[in-house]
Amino acid sequence: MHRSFPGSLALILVLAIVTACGSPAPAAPTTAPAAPAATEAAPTSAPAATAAVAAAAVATAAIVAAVPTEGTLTQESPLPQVSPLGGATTPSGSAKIGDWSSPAPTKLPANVTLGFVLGLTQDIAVYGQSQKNGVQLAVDQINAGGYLGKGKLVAAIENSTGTNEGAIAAMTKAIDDDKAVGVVGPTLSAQAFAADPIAQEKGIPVIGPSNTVAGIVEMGNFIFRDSLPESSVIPGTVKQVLSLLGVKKVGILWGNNDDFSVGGYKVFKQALQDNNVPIVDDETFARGDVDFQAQLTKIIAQKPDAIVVSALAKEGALIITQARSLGFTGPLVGGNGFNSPAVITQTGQAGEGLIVGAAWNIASSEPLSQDFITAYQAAFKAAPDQFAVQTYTAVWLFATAIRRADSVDPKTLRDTLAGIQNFATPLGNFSFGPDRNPIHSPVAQIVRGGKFVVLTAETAKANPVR
Ligand code: 1QQ
Repeated sequence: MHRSFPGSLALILVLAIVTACGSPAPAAPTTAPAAPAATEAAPTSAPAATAAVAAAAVATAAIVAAVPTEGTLTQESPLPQVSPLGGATTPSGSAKIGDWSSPAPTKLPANVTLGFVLGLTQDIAVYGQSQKNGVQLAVDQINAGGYLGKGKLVAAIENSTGTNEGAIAAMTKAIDDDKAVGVVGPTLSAQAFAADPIAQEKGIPVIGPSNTVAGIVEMGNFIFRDSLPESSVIPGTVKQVLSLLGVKKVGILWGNNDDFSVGGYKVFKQALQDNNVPIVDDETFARGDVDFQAQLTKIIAQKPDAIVVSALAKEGALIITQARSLGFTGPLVGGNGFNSPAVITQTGQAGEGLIVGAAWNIASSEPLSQDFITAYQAAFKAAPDQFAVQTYTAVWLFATAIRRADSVDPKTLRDTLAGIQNFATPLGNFSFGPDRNPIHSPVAQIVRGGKFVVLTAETAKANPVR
């Protein structure tokens, strides 16, 4: 899971990432300071074979090191920057994402269909609707800018609902009926485990935009993800919680019948054990439960300093509210399921102080993140979340593979996707590792004033709940 890393390289990475994700940027994205142009990153070499190890280490180092030192460090990329940017004018007037320097494709069909398997209804709609917005924005920009030459990108968006059966049906429809040359989705890891084997079997490349459990890319060589696995995010978040909030013992509440909640629990447990933190009580629930008071009462009786919750948004929001009603005032720490602003609106004051590791925070100083936020807000009159940015990025990754390959042959696209390295995205400098997992930096967040802000010594201090 978390592998050790040579000291000097780790130091470089830490320095790079302190700046990348540590700045206490302002809440309103429109006022965020201008960041250096993405094209300025100086190329240095990093052998591909070390990429997977580097990914894990970068991820953990990033969060561990994320107590910012203001303005003293310059951002450097540990990996070469080989994708020149710029040139395109999109509907936002400013989006510069994309490998515009590669020749415009000439051999594509008039319509190029990508399939999307998204949970647009039921309990996971809080994620799926946001993902759908990300798709629409990316497709609009790609077509308006002529990124695929005369080819028009068509989004075949299929609703998986919240079930595995729904994901299987949606994946089958996207591939067999819509004739998708690639698929983005499904929303849940559980759904990916159910539906991705269909795509693998048929030789259609898939990018999971929100699958964070171990074992996703291991399903086959056509399966990619651009969502950081929890094993790259949680260990660093835990370290930061321990050091910034003085947490010495914790209780855990986790969902035992959803792959994400189970997977997140395992990673949390391992991270706590690695830091010699006693788990004073370990309780479970099932997806769909609404009353968690029995488990929470038992956990609170053991006087934990913090409660770790591995849950999807719907149950997670109820758990937060009920934990506070039962009088728990310590930190609540969750995984990717909490990365929806819906959790904040649903929990209100009870959600203040919630800590969540993420792949992206709205205060990111990445130039393309600022472009993305501006365009998203213009299009949807709302702030984007991590799920929107990851899905938007997945569409651009596919479109870039299509442009570079000048082909819609799924096997050629798979091979071209696998070669994407150092691609500037709103998530930061993005590469696929040799195992088709994403390589970029995570960030630990805390809810303050109804928003996810970067967790720092300062934001950790002001805990209105305590
Ligand atoms: C997974 C997740 C979920 C929280 C995505 C919505 O991370 O299922 O892997």
